Amino acid sequence: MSISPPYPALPTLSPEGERAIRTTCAYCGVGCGIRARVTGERTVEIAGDPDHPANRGRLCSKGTHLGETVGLEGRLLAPMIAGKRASWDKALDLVAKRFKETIARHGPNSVAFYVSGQLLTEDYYVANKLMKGFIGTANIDTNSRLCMSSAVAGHMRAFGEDVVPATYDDLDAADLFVLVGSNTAWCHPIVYQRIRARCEAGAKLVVIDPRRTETAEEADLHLPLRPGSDVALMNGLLRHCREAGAIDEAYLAAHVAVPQDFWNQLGEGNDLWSVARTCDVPAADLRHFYELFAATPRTVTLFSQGINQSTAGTDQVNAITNLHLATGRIGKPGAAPFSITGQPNAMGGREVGGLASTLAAHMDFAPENRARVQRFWAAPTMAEKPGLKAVDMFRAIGEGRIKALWVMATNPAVSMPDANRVREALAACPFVVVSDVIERTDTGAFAHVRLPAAAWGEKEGTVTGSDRMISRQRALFALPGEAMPDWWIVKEVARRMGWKNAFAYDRPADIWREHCRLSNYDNDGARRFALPGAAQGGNAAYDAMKPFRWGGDRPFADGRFSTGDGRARLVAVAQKAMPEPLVQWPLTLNTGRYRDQWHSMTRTGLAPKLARHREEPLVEVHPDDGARLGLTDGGLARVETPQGDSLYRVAFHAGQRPGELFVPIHWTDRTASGGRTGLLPRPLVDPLSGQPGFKRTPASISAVTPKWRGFLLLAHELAETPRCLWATRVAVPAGVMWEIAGNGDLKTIEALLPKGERIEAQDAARGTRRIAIVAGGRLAGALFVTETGELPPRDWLIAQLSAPDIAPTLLAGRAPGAQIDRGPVICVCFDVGLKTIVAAIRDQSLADVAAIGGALGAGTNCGSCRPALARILTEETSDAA
Ligand SMILES: Nc1nc2c(c(=O)[nH]1)N[C@H]1C(S)=C(S)[C@@H](COP(=O)(O)OP(=O)(O)OC[C@H]3O[C@@H](n4cnc5c(=O)[nH]c(N)nc54)[C@H](O)[C@@H]3O)O[C@H]1N2
Ligand SMILES: Nc1nc2c(c(=O)[nH]1)N[C@H]1C(S)=C(S)[C@@H](COP(=O)(O)OP(=O)(O)OC[C@H]3O[C@@H](n4cnc5c(=O)[nH]c(N)nc54)[C@H](O)[C@@H]3O)O[C@H]1N2
Ligand code: SF4
Ligand SMILES: [Mo]
Repeated sequence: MSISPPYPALPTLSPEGERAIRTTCAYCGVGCGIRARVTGERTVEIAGDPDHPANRGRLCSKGTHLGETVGLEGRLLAPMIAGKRASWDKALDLVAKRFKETIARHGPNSVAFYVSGQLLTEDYYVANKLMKGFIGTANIDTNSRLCMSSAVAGHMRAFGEDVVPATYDDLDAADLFVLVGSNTAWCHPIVYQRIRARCEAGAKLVVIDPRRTETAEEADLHLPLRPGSDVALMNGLLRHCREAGAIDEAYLAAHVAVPQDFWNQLGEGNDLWSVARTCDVPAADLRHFYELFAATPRTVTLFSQGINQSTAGTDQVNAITNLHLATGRIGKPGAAPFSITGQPNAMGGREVGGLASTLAAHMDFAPENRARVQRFWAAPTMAEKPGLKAVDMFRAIGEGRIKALWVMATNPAVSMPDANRVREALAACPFVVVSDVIERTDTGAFAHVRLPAAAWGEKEGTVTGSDRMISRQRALFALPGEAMPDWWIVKEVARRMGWKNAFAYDRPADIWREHCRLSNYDNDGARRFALPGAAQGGNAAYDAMKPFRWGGDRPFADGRFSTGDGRARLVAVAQKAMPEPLVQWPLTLNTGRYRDQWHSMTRTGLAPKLARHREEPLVEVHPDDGARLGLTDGGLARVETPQGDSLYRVAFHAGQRPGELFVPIHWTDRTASGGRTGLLPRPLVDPLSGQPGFKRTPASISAVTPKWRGFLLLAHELAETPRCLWATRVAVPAGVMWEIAGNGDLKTIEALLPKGERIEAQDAARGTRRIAIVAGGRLAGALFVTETGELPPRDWLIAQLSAPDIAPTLLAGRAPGAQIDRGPVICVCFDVGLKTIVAAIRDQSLADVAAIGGALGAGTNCGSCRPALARILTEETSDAA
């Protein structure tokens, strides 16, 4: 066990009477430590925890702005049955009764839980125990199936156990970083900052991603490979390493089982030229990468969704582990393959066995494991075999084989592939329970019972970050309304189903201790996952728990792996043939994330500052494709696949490969009429892991030209998304803005304006209408639309929502006097826009990112915008030259 440097408990009460609490960020798997100063009933100041080993005081834009998302707006605060408020007793009794009845009538396999890497370990443990040990089926799967199940399957094949062999400390010791299918600068910003720091000391960075992301822009080398060609790229590299004498024969001989014929097979078709053709990258760049890799023993290869979310995801993971095993680059400082996890507790879910394909505490369904876990739990009806994986689970629901479903902390109506079919399945399911923190979610709309869960900042428990570091999440506030923690909700249902003693937990610490005991139970060291005895102490020890890493700093340092013979495995993997483009669906649709939004935006969507980076869902298109297909930069377009279609705002981007589109995953029915990315991907999965191939769907695109476009600014939230062709919600200070466009008449939109004094202007020639509503001496709403005219920049009008006086120029949409348009916001921490930055670069001859920071503050807090600043600098300096 490795404990961080001295880690003093913070005083719970500062001299000012404010409480300071150490906790962990709500968002990604980096698992950054936070020092929260609670300043009021629901207000908190957030700062990075300098003592937390994951981030050492730094936070990215999302973590920094957590304080803006802890309000109670939009929260579900009471149990609901059939849309009506109910008591906890009634709701819990009903859930227990319906699950029991369904099991009695149709057997345990007729019910399912669909849970989440956003549950805490304690929540997860209780849900898994109830399903697998007491209900008696393994039909519990998690959104982690969509996220990193290929990494799990790849680890099992290579190492015999799902152990991440790297830690963040390896980043500080590496000489070469290979980022494969990972937009680290946006999705794991603090890991990225550690990588950059090391690069500044001379390490090299290679990014392998079809798109030129901000991560790729800062790399020493970017290989914009053809999507889905990663196995070829890695196999070619392994062959090169062999030819260059970079294979560690001694390591292989001592610690790795190599299948017969492995090297012969690898020789076939994996020469540099063939690989360059398959991957569609310049052979010279490929050679450069291969030579750099072969020559640099201290290499960390980080990978995430570009690798995992593929129908060949597990093979792709093993193509990477093969390289590290064959070159002996594992179990040594600065040398490891590193699967970086997405959700805050993706790793904790793996540890409790929250996937349908695992049992508990790194044990599978082998008879001895089943018997052991059954003994430990004193379980009446153990699941006999793996359960249904997410995609199969929703298919079974659609086909009526599963008749009762409980969804916790995930939004499958948005995030599953082929989400239209998932919605049909949810609608057809006789009994659906949804536990969520938010009142209106796309999945909640299908629920018979909705249960109000405690949110981040209200819950107590543990999470595990990407490098096996376990940290406490701590409550900052009292539970609001009737919200209750997920562990409590599940155990209350379990008790009502008749298992009182097995679920007699009073607090998360009770569950934690049981989880620790199970990890050590009957474990002679065969399972590396064993939580240290020290962590099992009493409640006080749990409250004071410091971050610690299970499995030690370097789990495979001794060259012994968790397989029967102690040897790791090279796994022969071959590149799948590249499909020819289809006539009707000639493009390839890629999907992923934006820097400042988190998944279906139920939390980040509340923060105006986070909305500014990308206000609308864009479809990124190569400019040549755009021109060829008749699209307009900034116009609208419909993206279609065999599964469904949705509208997006077009953004031409030269960093997109021709023939490929990229769309974000964040928008939902609650926030937009378009941008519904979940409707588009195929439900095809990796045969081993069951993870969907979200990144590569045949698609087409066509321009959509609305008659009018505009925006609707309101001081209040709307109950429904405005009914018009295009409507996207943007959080703004003191209100909400909807970007809109349509063909129909404006009556339904106008009806959304509040009551009050109406100021209006019209320009029939351009089809322009501008309406402002003043109520109580303030701007309460505004509607600006035009057919052929211009629309003003939104900033000034937005500011009028909170202005004490009504400006005489409201309908001009700008302040009396000079117009201020600072352009899209680049730095959310200091609220600095693109135009401000460009002007400062020109006027003050700023030469680097640090100089911009000195002049404007931009990039000096969380650092998430530093890649963007670097790009603007390059563009400006090349323009000037
Ligand atoms: N800002 C933000 N951060 C997040 C999240 C969020 O919602 N917002 N979510 C968290 C979660 S749960 C996750 S799982 C992670 C995901 O983190 P990432 O994996 O970094 O994010 P993605 O944008 O899904 O995809 C990564 C990249 O894979 C590339 N890619 C697509 N196809 C291929 C391919 O065939 N080969 C290769 N080599 N690359 C390919 C895409 O172009 C994309 O740039 O982020 C976590 N962090
Ligand atoms: N096309 C495409 N689809 C994808 C992906 C992709 O790259 N492309 N990525 C996939 C990946 S990697 C992931 S991880 C998923 C994410 O997809 P989801 O898991 O569906 O996304 P979230 O919006 O995070 O959903 C979490 C829900 O839990 C609620 N919640 C938050 N905290 C709590 C809590 O403490 N308790 C309870 N009960 N509820 C809580 C939130 O309000 C929210 O409704 O999307 C997947 N889908
Ligand atoms: S990198 Fe950002 S989102 Fe991820 S844990 Fe750290 S602060 Fe939170
Ligand atoms: Mo994820």
